[in-house]
Amino acid sequence: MTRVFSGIQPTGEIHLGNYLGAIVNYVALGRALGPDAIYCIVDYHALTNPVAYDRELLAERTFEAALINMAAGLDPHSVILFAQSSVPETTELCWILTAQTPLGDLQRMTQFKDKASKLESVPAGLLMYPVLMAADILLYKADTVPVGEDQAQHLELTREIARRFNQTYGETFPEPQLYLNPQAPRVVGIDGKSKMSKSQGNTLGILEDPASVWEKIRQLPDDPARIRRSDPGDPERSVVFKFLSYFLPPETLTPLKEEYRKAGIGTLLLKELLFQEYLRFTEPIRERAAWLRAHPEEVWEALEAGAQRARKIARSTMDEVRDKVGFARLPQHARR
Ligand code: AQP
Repeated sequence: MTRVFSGIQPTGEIHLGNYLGAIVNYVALGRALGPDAIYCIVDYHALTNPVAYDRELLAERTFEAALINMAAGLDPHSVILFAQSSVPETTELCWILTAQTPLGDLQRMTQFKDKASKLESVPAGLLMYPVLMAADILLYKADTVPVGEDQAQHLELTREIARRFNQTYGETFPEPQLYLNPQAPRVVGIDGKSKMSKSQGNTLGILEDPASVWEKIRQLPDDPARIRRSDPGDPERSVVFKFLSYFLPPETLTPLKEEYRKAGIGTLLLKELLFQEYLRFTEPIRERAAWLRAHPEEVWEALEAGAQRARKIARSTMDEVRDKVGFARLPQHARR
């Protein structure tokens, strides 16, 4: 592993799925790799989501996404943290990769099919989402991509896109590897069914107001077979236990599961425990977020410095790509 890249969409409140599936790894890999850990708030991607995109909120959400990553432990003086739209080379590479990508490959993407099926009018950008993601990753020649499992298919396509480019134009891009958090590759939403996702409205926000968190935890579905308090439950079918497993070690969790199987413990008690653990877990992030909110310049300056550092790498890759693709060589100043 020499360089990692990942992105997070500014489409709403950053949630437990984003945190466990991606941000935990951003922080760990950032500590190991410093400036070779590159993280991006993918605001170009946010435009492809006609439901969540809101012009009035985009800049604020970009700020919030950067803030929470910093509050979670990313050190922007060490890693590179920036907003995607501050590196326009991304869209240039995206176009070049688009020219080579078969339409059928994009149409068979599960996320595209799922999201498109819910829309009356499907923006072409939604179809292009994985090519833009490939451009993001390849622009920095990243070999490792920490993401949740929902992005595995897109990453596989990125690998194909890199392979095709290398075959056509000569070895240029590494084929990046997926890097999952094995403890939480796919965090389920509070509905207990679909993936926790900003656009599904089924999230537990990392910085969400505690009263609202409690309201959501209180209503979490129990094992559907457990109707009365006296019914034994199956912890494997309980969303409450699923969430508890993220916060409690097995030696604490196992006796609770045994009690649940014997109807020895009520669901409300488990939910109260989950609420306490959630607050304990998020408390240090909340504290650092409050400090950053009082010092917004720290976040804006981090994004600005990150953009400059990212752009330097991006320009160098694009010089190479432009040459390989065969564009006319113009004096440097005319190109930029
Ligand atoms: N539920 C999840 N479990 C594990 N990882 C997850 N990720 C997202 N949800 C989960 C990972 O978080 C990173 C950022 O993803 P995102 O910005 O696409 O998050 P989202 O909540 O899924 O956002 P949206 O706006 O609602 O997008 P869609 O509708 O595309 O899901 C990624 O690494 C992702 O894998």
